[in-house]
Amino acid sequence: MSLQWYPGHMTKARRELEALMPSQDVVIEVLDARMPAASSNPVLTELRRDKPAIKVLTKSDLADPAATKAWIEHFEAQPNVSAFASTTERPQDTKKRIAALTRNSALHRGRDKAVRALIAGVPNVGKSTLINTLVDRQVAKVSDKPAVTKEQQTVVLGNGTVLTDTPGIMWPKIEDEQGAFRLAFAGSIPDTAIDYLQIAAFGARILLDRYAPLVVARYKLPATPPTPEALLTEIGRRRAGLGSGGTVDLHKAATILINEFRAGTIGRITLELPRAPR
Ligand SMILES: Nc1nc2c(ncn2[C@@H]2O[C@H](COP(=O)(O)OP(=O)(O)OP(=O)(O)O)[C@@H](O)[C@H]2O)c(=O)[nH]1
Ligand SMILES: [Mg+2]
Repeated sequence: MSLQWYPGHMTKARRELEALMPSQDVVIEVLDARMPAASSNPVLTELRRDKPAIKVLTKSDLADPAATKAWIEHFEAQPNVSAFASTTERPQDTKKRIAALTRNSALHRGRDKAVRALIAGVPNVGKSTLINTLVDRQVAKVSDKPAVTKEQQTVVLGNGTVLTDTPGIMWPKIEDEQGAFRLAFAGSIPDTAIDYLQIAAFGARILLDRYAPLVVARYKLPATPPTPEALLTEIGRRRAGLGSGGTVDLHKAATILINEFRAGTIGRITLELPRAPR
């Protein structure tokens, strides 16, 4: 399976990102801490080349802390990359880290030059939220739906840093099926782009394999269900009620699982780990 979800404004957004890139000292790449690889955009990697990058793993309050630590180590081992985990629960920490890291990235231009940084990433990872945190004001629109920002927006921070928020962009064809499902389960591509029940079953498989105790506790199950379908049926029985004809409403069960994962209600969950070094 390959997936296509490439709304019209993204073609323009990509072109504008490409035009902006040469004037920038550093790229702040926003990644979702629950899926740092799936939310890494190959288009951005290509446009950035060897410019310094700060990878910000957002929503770390929702992610598995041990996995986040492994991801930070993974990214920090890459040349010209620094990485840290952020959460809206601790905005001051985010501001301090960004201030220190952006300053370091532009030292070659002299101490008194204003740093120019752009914020980029796939949809819904928290780019606009980050810019609002950094300027301490609601300058950019934030939403739990993907593809909300459609235009670049530049702000100047108190220390002179010039920051540009950019629309979330995808790439024309997502070949990696697992990655596409992770993006859909976590909400970076719309639910309507992939079959809804399939997204829920995909997420349920990861939860059963790696976070079974959290699932058992959340849905008060007597034992770990053997399959994703069995988990959805159990959730349906307990929470969704019966649909027409007395069958379990699996669609409703899927909605419950997807929404509760996204909200962090099931627990702190990461959908993928860095590959072990060979
Ligand atoms: N729990 C949690 N939610 C967050 C965090 N940061 C952002 N969010 C939520 O993530 C969702 C997306 O945030 P946005 O800032 O609009 O994301 P974006 O990357 O600008 O999205 P596009 O403009 O659509 O590309 C919103 O519901 C935010 O409230 C965080 O640290 N923790
Ligand atoms: Mg945005």
